[in-house]
Amino acid sequence: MLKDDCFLGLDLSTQSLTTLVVSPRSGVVRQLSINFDESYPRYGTRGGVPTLPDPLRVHVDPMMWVEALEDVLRLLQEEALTSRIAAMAVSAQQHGTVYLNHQAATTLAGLDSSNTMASGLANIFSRKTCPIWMDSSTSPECREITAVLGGDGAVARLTGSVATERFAGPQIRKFWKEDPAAYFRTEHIALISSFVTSLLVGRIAPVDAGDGYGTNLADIRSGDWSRTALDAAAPDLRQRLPRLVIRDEMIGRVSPYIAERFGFRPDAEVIVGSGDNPCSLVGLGLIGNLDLHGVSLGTSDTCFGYMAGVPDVERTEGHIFGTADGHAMFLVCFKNGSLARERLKDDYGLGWEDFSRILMETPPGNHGRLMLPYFMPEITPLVLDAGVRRFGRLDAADAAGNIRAVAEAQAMAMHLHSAWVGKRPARIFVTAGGSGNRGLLKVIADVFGVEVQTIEVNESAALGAALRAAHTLLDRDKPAMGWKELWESVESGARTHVIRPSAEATRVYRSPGGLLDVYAACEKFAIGQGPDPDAHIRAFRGAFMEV
Ligand code: XUL
Repeated sequence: MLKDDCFLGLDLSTQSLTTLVVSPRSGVVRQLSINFDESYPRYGTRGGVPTLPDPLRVHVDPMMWVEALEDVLRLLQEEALTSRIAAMAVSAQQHGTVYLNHQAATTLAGLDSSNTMASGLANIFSRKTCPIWMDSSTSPECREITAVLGGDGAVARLTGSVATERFAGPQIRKFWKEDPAAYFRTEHIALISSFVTSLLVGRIAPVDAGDGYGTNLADIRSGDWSRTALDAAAPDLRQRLPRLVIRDEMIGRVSPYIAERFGFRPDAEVIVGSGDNPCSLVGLGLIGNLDLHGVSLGTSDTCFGYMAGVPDVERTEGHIFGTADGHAMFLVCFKNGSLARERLKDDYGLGWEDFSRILMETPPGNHGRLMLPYFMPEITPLVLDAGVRRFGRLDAADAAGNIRAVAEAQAMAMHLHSAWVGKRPARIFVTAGGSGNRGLLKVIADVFGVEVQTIEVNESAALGAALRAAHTLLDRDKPAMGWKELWESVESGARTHVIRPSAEATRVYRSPGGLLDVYAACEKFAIGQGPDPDAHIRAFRGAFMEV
């Protein structure tokens, strides 16, 4: 490794492509982002996804991602950064599948560096669009897979999650059922992280367990694709899937095309790609740490944490994915994250400052007024029939009441649906767009009753990808650096913020009969599993709110 060497993390999220160049000597060297809506209006996206009539079906044209990759690499080249990259890794929104035809492998290997990537790759797809993580259209396929594999508990035990609408297994099954000819014309099915990595190495790239376990197709105990899960999804699937690797590895050098066209060194190494959440786990410094949990307030809200191994508990909630070091992490995901917050902010004509101020000024418990913010179909709990539900006479015209209600609902949903993990965190690290909002952090701190901390680099998925690249290369070249040392070399801790919970607020949420219990009753009612929560709300007001 040379003194000037840097590592590149690329994060293809729902709304943008972000690159982060880091050096263990000088920290973050450069951060660059391309927003899809602004840069590629011809794809007609809003928030990175096309506005389509069916709220359950969310597909994206992969050519938009190809164009973004090309543009971001050119920007890095213009700043003379590509030639300094010793190794790189991709992070991407999880679960989305990309369908490639028989020409894909040879086309990827033989791209002509005088042409754009987009023109060279126009004919490699066997399906024009890719279902992404926001797609909830595969409930029938989930039921079919569950029936074959022996029920929710059995599927979760085998694959790490119950059959889940946005995951590759049900999505591939749906594709096979709807268009078998196109399915059989598909030679390779990539996850988005392995697809973007394939573009860098010029051949079909493997997938890691961070992303690969989020498919309902792998056996999380053996670390390989599961024959029974594959058979339950679609015929002849194994031959169409990439190799699954269970801990970070170098998968090869950049392709001659990438080196020539964007000025990378021909010996620049590419590390297996992963999902944005497994990358955020690294970017937040949580690898190896069982006491800290992460919360990402991006397009999706997620909460996650490191686990020493695959837990042996019977459960049907949440997900288990692999980690960079070959261990496991838990994750709970909510679709109505930043888009729900943004929608309310815009509806009331407010700015983010107002949003934060309202949360700092309004009382925890919101006078017993609650919201289930299902602007879109929700993932956790599964709600396919979108629509905001308000309780306790929350008036839709009351800006402050609704802002408080959305923030409390999101934090309480995280608390409620991560209970199965067993261990509560001693501290929470928060990342992504929403982490700049002090009011939101305060609500999370109060609901969980622990300190909440932000880190300097809030693009933790891109940072995690860059650190994974650095960790793998340094491990080869020596001196190797441990995960903690590496993370600390980039995260000085200089600009972190710590938000403390207030004991009184935490009492309002966490006491028996407190708002968390009321919220759980509202959720149960909304999904048809419990009575009207009105009596709960009245009891809560009597016990916790001044009249
Ligand atoms: C996680 C999930 C989302 C996506 C988008 O399971 O679906 O967090 O990774 O970022």
